[in-house]
Amino acid sequence: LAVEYGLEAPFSVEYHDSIGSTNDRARDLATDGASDIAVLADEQTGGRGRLERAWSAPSGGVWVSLVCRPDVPPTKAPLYTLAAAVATARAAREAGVDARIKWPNDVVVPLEDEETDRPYRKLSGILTEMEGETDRVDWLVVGVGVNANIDAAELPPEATSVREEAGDVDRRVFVQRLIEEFDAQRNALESVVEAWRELALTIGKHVRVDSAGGAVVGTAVDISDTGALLVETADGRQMVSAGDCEHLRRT
Ligand code: BT5
Repeated sequence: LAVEYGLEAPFSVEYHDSIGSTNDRARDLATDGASDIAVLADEQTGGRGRLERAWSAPSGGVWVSLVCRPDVPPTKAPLYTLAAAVATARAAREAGVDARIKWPNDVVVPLEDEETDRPYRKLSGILTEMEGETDRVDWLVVGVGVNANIDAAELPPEATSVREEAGDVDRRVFVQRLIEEFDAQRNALESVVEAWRELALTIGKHVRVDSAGGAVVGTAVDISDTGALLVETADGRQMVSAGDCEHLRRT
């Protein structure tokens, strides 16, 4: 089936017509020692977002989980998520979509109307899971979901798809580009943040970031070399390493 899907290196492919979650399957493979495998599915029946949220994954999307075993400390793991966001945004742009990155890991299409809260629609989300010691990652599973050839009616209202934005794509070409670009980014980890910045929609925006430490409201100024967001608030600058970020109107 992998051969039928037509993918070439750098990742070998395991393809499923339908599966619960490609991340769950990838985690099992990772636990068994596998590396550089991409688990792909046409449809997921139990797709997962961050924090146990549900992820809609009907037939026609690109649902893929990449198993990696990089020789890096866990502090570098967020860079793999940024690498996947860069790879996804570039593949979507090549498919004709005005794809940008909303910190940290959403690929979105901006809306014209900047005067509303959340002036973008979500094209793709990324869920990275990891196991390891304090000094070294054992494995990483980078799960990427892209609404490819799907009608908006099959997706949550805040979502969009490649079909809606630019027409259908050849998913084999899309996945091949995504994986090649991810591979290039992970082999140049020191420049991932720069590549991310070039595609970022968040920098310069008025944002609210909800994280474990509470809500931070202010202007997003930059991301750090570990991918944390720097926010200029009324009380000074704050770094947020993880959370949900929304762009707000400036009133
Ligand atoms: C994410 O979570 O954005 C990570 C999504 C990762 C999905 C991939 S698909 C392949 C792999 N296998 C899996 O099981 N998961 C990964 P988060 O930032 O928590 O966003 C979740 C929220 O996005 C939901 O609460 C909905 O509001 C919204 N949502 C759900 N499905 C969506 C979709 N298809 N398109 C856009 N938004 C969606």
